[in-house]
Amino acid sequence: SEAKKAKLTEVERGTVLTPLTGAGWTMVEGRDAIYKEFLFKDFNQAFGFMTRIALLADKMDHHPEWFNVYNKVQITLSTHDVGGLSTKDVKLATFIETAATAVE
Ligand code: HBI
Repeated sequence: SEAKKAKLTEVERGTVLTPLTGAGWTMVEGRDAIYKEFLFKDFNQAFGFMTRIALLADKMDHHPEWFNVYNKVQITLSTHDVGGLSTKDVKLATFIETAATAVE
């Protein structure tokens, strides 16, 4: 875990979160979390994507909430320890964007 772990401030939300919402991440209704759905060609591509995320997530000790059916992966990110979004979610979401782009 990171030494510095705190909820994103309003100022941070206006800066670090903006590129992610621009890439299709949305705020989850009723909680301080972000969500995005990814679609791939098939299960192999989807699961390869999930595997790359899993390796970083475990290194970060920061794990996604996710749901997969065949070529669809739905991901929610939040930091349970702080009860909302932290820089860890931003880091993981940014990596997820890179991983999703690399598959296509
Ligand atoms: N994953 N998304 C998320 N949020 C957390 O707060 C979190 C986690 N993985 C492990 C973890 N915290 C540990 O620090 C302990 O809470 C077990």
